Amino acid sequence: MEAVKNFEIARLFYEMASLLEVQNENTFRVRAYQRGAQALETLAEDVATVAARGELTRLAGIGKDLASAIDEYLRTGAIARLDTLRGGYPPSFLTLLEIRGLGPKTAKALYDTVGVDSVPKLEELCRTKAIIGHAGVREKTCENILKAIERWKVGQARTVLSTARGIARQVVEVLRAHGGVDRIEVAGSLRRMRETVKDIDILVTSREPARVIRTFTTMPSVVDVIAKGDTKASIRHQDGLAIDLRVVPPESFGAALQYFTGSKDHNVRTREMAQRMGLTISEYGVFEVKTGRRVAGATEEDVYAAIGLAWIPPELRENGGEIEAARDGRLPALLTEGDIRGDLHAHTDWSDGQLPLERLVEAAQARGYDYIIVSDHSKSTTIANGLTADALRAQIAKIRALQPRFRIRILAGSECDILADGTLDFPDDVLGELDVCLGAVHMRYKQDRESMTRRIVRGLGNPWVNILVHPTGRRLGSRDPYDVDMDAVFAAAKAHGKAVEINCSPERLDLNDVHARRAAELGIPIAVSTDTHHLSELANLDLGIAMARRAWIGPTQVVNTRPLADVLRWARPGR
Ligand code: DGT
Ligand code: CA
Repeated sequence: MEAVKNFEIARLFYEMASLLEVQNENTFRVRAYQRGAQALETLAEDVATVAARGELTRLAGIGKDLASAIDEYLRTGAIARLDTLRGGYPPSFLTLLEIRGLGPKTAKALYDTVGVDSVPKLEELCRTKAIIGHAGVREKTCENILKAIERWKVGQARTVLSTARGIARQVVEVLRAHGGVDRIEVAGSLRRMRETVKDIDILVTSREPARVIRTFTTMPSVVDVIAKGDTKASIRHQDGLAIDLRVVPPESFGAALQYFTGSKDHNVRTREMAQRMGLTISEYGVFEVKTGRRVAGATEEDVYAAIGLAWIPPELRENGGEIEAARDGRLPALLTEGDIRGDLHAHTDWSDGQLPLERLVEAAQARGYDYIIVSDHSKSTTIANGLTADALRAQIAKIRALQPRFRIRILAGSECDILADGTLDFPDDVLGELDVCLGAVHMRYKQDRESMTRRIVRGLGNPWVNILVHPTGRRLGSRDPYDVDMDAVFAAAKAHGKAVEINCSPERLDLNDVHARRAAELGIPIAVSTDTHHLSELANLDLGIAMARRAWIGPTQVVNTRPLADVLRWARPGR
């Protein structure tokens, strides 16, 4: 059906959410409008029909407020609240919120005082320093804003994996909801689970391409239709990135999926192999050069089989040895979510987490884990409300007291600072009371290469430290890795039998795939941990698993696939 009104209203709700964000409204209200928009764009029935039945609030994501806004729009063609919110702000103003460190309050004040209404304008006024003295902006703030703008420009080019995946899932749901879609699959770098993606590639089989293309190009989240043809279209999404959609016939689905999954380097190799066999591969299928006869195309398995290869997991398709391995039957058994028995990095409200300790443990138990660590920050990370030795001892006592109530084993841990000189933030007798100890660099992370390397290597030498967490400290789009010699770090981890972490937090993904592969090849145990601060973050595990898979890592190389007794024996030998 033609859900014109659904899309129209969803678009207004998205705008409302952005405007509320500018007003510094609480996040729940902002999220409520975003969720409402998402509910409307995936609603297959006409929203007017639902409204006529008085059943708007029965829709998941639509509460009383949003329902009355929908009613109002259906009656009057406008939402008064939205018009008020819009008052004065040009659309480009909203992009200012994407500049890290520039909060809604400052943005608004700068708009009111010096007319900053877009990122280019902000940049200009920072360069000429005309901005200094307004809205509390000082020389230093000005420099920081310019740096943030530079990062924003780079970040504009690529989107972090978890964000892109969230957008892709929503778009897939919208396309499914409005009919005409037979099979649908995300391809490109997103399917390969690269840590960032330039754009989203979606592949569909359909008997009604025109219908699918129309839904795709009119979705509420579309800000620009870049290209539109009979079987393909390209749009710019409100969150900044482009999305390509291609509709292919069922008999070509496998070939198209293989082609558009890439990577380009992987495809170049598969095409060369085909050529040597007298075949050609295109997005339409595999064909014999001489006769033009089609030999494969419906499934990816067939496409790979036609050139003598086993099916290759998308995460490996980077021309990093996977073609040879597939040819020789040597593809590794990669880590899966089902292999993971526990989480070895998580925070509670004792430091900077949101969760009471019991809630964290309950949630981990509900996931079916055998063990969960409690690893709050140590005292030197004051901004994260790090624990003193006394507080840590009290926490350990609480963990021991809680234990009988749970099936899951609660591991007493700490994310203990490796201080600037490489010593640990707690003395050895305190560390000795823990079940597992994480070592981390937080403060003074801008040390020179030599000092930082010495610091981490020394930290790994402490006998109580078990896992070096977020080993490079990078944050995608906002902070570079520490200047550190990773070879030396890995050599130390190897020498002392320590593990290194793949941190699953969406902006960290640290170690990255390249470093993780090197560490695993050296025989260093890998911990795939979520660094959970909030209930929903336990589910970030799959991002770290994706990095591990891209690093060719299998279950036997991962610490937290091991049974509890093995982990304890490794972490606290002789206890
Ligand atoms: P990105 O940059 O994150 O979007 O990475 P991809 O891999 O998604 O790259 P994209 O979107 O430019 O292209 C999607 C896939 O299409 C790519 O992985 C492989 C295929 N492809 C694109 N251009 C070429 C090409 O020139 N030759 C071959 N063989 N394949 C290509
Ligand atoms: Ca792409």
